[in-house]
Amino acid sequence: LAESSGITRPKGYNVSFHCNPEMEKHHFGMTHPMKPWRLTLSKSLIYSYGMSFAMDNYLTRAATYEELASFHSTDYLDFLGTVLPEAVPRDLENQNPDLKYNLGGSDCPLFDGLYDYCSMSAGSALDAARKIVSQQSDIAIAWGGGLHHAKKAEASGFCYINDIVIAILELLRFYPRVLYIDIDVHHGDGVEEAFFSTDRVMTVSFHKYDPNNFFPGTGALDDNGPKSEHNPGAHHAVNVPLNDGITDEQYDMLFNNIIGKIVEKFRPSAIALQCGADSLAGDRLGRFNLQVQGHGACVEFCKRLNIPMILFGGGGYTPRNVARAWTYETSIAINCQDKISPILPEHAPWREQFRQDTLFPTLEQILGEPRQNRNPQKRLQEIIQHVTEQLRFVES
Ligand code: V1P
Ligand code: CA
Ligand code: ZN
Repeated sequence: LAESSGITRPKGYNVSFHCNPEMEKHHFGMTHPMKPWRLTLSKSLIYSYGMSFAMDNYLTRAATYEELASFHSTDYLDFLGTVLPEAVPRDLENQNPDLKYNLGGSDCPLFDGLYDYCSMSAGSALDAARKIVSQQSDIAIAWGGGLHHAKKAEASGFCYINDIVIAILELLRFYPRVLYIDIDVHHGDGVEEAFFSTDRVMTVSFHKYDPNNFFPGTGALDDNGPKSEHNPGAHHAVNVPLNDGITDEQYDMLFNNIIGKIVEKFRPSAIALQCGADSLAGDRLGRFNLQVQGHGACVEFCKRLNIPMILFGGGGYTPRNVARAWTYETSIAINCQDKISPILPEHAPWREQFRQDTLFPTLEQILGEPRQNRNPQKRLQEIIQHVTEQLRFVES
């Protein structure tokens, strides 16, 4: 299969793939946008292309309580580990349940096997981090991770355990500086906050920003971390607030410019890239006009930097597009993006789910009418200007 598709192991570097198929069997509830099954769809497309032959594939174990406690408070973990799905008291209209740690509402429901689901996601991310630390992998992929909103003692926005923070803490045992980049359509608030007081992690999030109408409402251009004189982490949070309808061309221009400047100044020794696929056009929650090519171009740009890197998943609420993006991005990691067929493999499971048989549907195929672009070029230049000035405060 691999030979017939032209897929071979990349020369001179190793890519590893970390997943736990048990994670995919969990359900947030019928109407909830987060569908762990999208991981099954993504993986089946990746395997159908024969890409597993070009990577080291690991079935990961769940993270232990102690591993989760490297970031989360034990009070929170104890509650998460014992709370039962029927525990949230609700009134007759099913409104305003009394939420402890923000658990049990519509965003972060309590479901069967919740603790296992969370520890499996963190287990994959941590396994990926350990392969980077041991230098067995140059790129480690954990599509089941990327849950960037979770806080030390609070669930938020479909995220209960912050696997990214846990993985970065592992990277920091070995690497002096880690660059966190977040291309999910939402602000990576949990990761940003976790590293607010250190200059060893720089966080950068690109996101739709509308403080009143788009979750989580944080991540303004000038929110760059607490600016106290005594805080080494001041200026180490970069935010790129965007509006509806941004295109591949604009996004790549911004991404390359901003990440290029940050890498020059901050000189990261490792990169953690959250590849939330809700920034794609046609996402159920997202608002951008990005295509698989533009989303993947961010991964390609980072790969060319030749810095050890973890690729995390994240959001993504139209499973067929999530699977396309993470398949294309896996192909970039193993350097076979120019070899794979843009036509989905004939034998791919659930092929009918994809609607079109291409890995790269056009905006017209995805949306009919593309979403109006509300990102004037002048605003993008202002963003670049702000980040350039911010970087003057970062010591190199
Ligand atoms: O908008 C909100 C909250 C609920 N309101 C009181 C404000 N929540 C969003 C959460 C989005 C989380 C994104 C997670 C990620 O960044 C990382 C995995 O992608 C929300 C939305 C929305 N349209 O933004 N929750 C829901 N929709 C929702 C819809 C149906 C059922 C449950 C939740
Ligand atoms: Ca983001
Ligand atoms: Zn998101």
